[in-house]
Amino acid sequence: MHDAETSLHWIPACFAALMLSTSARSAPSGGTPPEVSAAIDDDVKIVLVPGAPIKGFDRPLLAVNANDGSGRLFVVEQSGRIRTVARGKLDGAPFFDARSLLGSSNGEQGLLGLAFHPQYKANGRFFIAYTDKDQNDAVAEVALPPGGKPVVTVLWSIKDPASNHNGGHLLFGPDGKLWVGTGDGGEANDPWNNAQNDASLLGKMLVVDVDGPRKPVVAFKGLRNPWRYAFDADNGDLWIADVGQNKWEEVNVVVDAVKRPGLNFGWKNLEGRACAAAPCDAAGTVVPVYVYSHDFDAGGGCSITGGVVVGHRFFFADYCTGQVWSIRRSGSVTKVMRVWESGRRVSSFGLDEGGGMWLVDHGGAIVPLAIR
Ligand SMILES: [Ca+2]
Repeated sequence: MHDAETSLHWIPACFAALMLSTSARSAPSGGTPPEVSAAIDDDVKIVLVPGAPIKGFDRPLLAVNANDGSGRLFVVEQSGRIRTVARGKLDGAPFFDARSLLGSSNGEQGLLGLAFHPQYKANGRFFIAYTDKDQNDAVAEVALPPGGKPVVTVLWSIKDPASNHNGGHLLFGPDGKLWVGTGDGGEANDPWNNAQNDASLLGKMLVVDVDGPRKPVVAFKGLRNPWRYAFDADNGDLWIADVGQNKWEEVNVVVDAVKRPGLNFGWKNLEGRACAAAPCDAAGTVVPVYVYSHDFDAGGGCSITGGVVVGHRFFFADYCTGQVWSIRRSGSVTKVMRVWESGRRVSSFGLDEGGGMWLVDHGGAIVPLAIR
C-alpha cells in the first residue's frame, strides 16, 4: 500500500499517513492578506461529553443521515458496506453493499464517502465514493427503487497513480450540488504536481450538478488530501481539513464558499503556512486559519480529521492522538480550543437527523457526543 517511508510503527493500518522525507524549508516569500485571520484561543469554553459507543463496525469512516425522517444513521465501513443505526441499535442487514465495486480496501483505499440526494426521501438516490478495481477514484450514483434492487451508475472514475491520498468525501452544498474532494494522487510531495495542475482532477474540490450534466467541475485547487469538510448551513462557510505531508496539518475556512470558485489552497508549494516546494510564494493562495505540527512533544499530531459544523463550530481531530478541537469564525477572526482527549482513532464525525454529533472511531465504533 504505502511506500515504505509512509509507515509509522505507532499507527496501525494508517490510512492517514503521509510522512516523508524532510526538505529544506523557509517562510513563504509573500502572501495575500487572508479574508479570515489565524485562530486565537476561544473565549467561550465548551466540552464534549461522550455517550455510550455503538460497536461492531469494520473500520468505519463516516456517519451521515439521509434526512428521510427515519432517524437512521448510516455508517460507511471502509471494507465496503453501509450499516445503519436506529434507536441506538446496529441493524443486522447492511443498507448497501459496495464490496463488488471495490479493489483493495486496505490502507487508504476502500469505500470512502456517502451522501444522500437532498430529495432522497422522494427519489431514493444516493452517491458513494470509493477506490475501484483499477485503483481509480470513482463516484457512483445508486438508485433504490421502492422494493427493487439498487441500480448503480458509475458517474466517473479518475485515474489515480498511487494507493494513498484518495479524497473521497461527498457532501451536498447549499447550492444543491455535490462537492467532491480529491486527493493529489499520492506518494509524497505530489510528485506529479497534480494539485496545482488545472488539467488534473486530482488535488481539487470538484462541484457536480447531479441533476444536470453530472460532470465534475473544478472549484478549488491546491489540496493535498481533504479528509472531510463541512458547510455551515447558516452562513455558507466551508471548513476544510487538509491532511499535511510531514510537518503541518491545516484547517481552512472559505466564507460563503459557493460564490468563491477558483481558490488555490497552495499545495504542493505550501504545507500549512510553510514552504514545501519552490516556488513558495503564498500570494493568491488561501492561508490556513489553523495549523498544528507533527511535533508530538509540542502537542501536535500526525493527520487531521474533519469535521462537522454544530453551532457555527467546526469540530476536527487528529487521527493519531485522538485530540478533538473546535474552531469557529467570529467576524474576521477565528477562535480555537481543544475540547476533548478522545483516546480514539478518529476517522470522521457525523450528524444524525436530530442534529446530534457523532465521532467515528476507525477501530470499530461510533460515539455520540453532547456539547456542554
Ligand atoms: Ca491515490
